[in-house]
Amino acid sequence: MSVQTMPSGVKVAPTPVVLTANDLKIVDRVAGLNVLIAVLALSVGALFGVFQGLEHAKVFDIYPFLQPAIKTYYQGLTLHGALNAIVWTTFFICGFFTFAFVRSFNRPLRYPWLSVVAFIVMVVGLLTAALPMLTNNATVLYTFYPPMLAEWTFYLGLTLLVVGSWIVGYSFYFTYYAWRKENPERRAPFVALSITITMVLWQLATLGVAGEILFQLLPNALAPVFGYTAPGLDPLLNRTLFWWFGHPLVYFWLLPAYVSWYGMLPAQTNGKMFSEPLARLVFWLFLLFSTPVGFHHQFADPGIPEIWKFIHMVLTFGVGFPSLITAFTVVASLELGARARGGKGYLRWIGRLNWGDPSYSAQNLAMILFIFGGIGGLINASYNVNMATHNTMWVPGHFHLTVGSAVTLTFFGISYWLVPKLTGHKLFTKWLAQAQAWTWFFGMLFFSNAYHTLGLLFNVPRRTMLGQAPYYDTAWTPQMMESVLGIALLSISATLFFAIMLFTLIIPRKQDTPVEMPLAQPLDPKPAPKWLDTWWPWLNGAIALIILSYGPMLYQLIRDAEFWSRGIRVW
Ligand code: HAS
Ligand code: CU
Repeated sequence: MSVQTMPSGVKVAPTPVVLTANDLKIVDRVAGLNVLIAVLALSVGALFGVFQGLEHAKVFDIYPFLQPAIKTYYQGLTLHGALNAIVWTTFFICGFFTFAFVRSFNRPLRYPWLSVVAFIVMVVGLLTAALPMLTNNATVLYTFYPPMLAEWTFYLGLTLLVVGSWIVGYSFYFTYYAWRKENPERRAPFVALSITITMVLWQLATLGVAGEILFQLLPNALAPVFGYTAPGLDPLLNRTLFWWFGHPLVYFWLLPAYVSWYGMLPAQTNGKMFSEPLARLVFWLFLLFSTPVGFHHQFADPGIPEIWKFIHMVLTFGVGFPSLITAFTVVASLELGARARGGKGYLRWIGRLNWGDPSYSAQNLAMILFIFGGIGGLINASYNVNMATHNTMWVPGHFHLTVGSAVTLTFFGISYWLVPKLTGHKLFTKWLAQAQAWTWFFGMLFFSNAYHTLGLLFNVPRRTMLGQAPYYDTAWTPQMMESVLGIALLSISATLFFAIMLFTLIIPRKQDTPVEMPLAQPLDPKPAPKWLDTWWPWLNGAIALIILSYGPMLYQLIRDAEFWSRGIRVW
């Protein structure tokens, strides 16, 4: 608490800002509603995943039976991508963050109504974008590449969803600022700081897609509504703006998992944060390097000079670095815990981790899958090797290990303490939750192994209704069957998750001991150095790197833009 000097010269401490039960009530309500929407979105999104996988393997094509509700495979694929990758993640993150941010600062939100407004704007955005997707008027997949053009409400809805998530961030920034003024000398607590960094990263990232939607997609989509001539689209410019956003988007998904792995998970296995300063450094490095790497999604795009692809490749290896630090420091934090629990030996300690707790085991299993997902990412990022993997089934193999496992399985693990905490009910039930985590782990292992192999060995294309492809090859059958095994396990797992969530919500079983948010303590209680608690070098560095890595290319793309393309409906 800072000391204030009164006009009389007498120094008095200001009244401490206390976090009351009433403050927490609003926070928990907002967090709970966000998580509820996230889980509902995932339940529909995951179902479409099953449909797609079975179609690919020629096991069962459900699409004729879904008529007229769902018109095409591609409509299903759009729903799968948008509901899982955008809605499940964004809502879960906003809920989890709101909950954890306030607890970490132990201070009420500066303007709680901002968080309420944010949630409302996000829900309105979701509904506005969902309608055209459900009516087959926005079958543009989750990347909505022009010149495909959806109905305007799709873009409006997306805009509102993103603006809502910005407001979540603003609510945090005001609170952060207020806390800083009250505590000028203290280091911001790790969880609150890392959450704020993630939201700032998101703010910078979304500027790209905001430019694409506001200046290109919406004006073109609105033309028929208002009867003016559509200004036309430049696909390459738009893809570039999209991937400015698209890569940091994956860190917006991943970093909440890192918040938990660093700041919470060690406490769930009697461990400590091996190095709190290093954990901060990792988040600052993500702020710095997440955005200036987008061309690694455009290695195959003509019109972007090789030198820029090369620069983004080098920077991509830069952004792999904080994850490598994470691999070592998080494992060290967990090892401390395992040894405190009596673990011995070089590797035998692993058995002493808190595997009996589903919230813990889900997250540890997520980490293990991320080793493979991360390696695949670095392979994708290697410019020349990308030519072998790009647009093949390898890519869905990669992202089911990252967003589908590292992130989603971690969020399942978090839900196993967060939902009991929010409802006050005991988790339904521990062993089912264990089964859920393990079936997801093995399901994703088989599924992604199969898809990686299909892509690499046979160049099987992604985003294609393979069951109908004239080039379908029986040589794919072993991997397709492996993927079906994965899908079967994933279906069981997803069903278990929704059942556990539902029954935890509706059955008021009393908790043995009240659930609290796990909070890992640093091994070394010495405060982190000031430069790891200071925004300006990192934030300015991030902005400078974005300008340097995108400025010249965007200038050229805008200067030479030819808006020759009309928006088209290919579905
Ligand atoms: Fe990626 C494509 C490169 C990470 C998601 N990625 C995608 C797409 C998605 C996605 C959705 O360079 C498809 C986009 C589309 O629709 O077209 N990705 C990378 C790189 C990383 C990476 C370099 N990706 C992610 C994460 C994602 C994600 C995270 C979601 C959350 N990705 C690419 C590239 C493409 C791409 C190209 C374009 C492909 C193409 O051609 O289209 C890196 O961030 C990865 C670094 C990670 C590591 C792993 C560290 C491991 C840790 C775990 C430690 C745990 C241990 C276990 C040791 C180096 C931290 C302990 C166990 C005990 C028992 C204690
Ligand atoms: Cu990327």
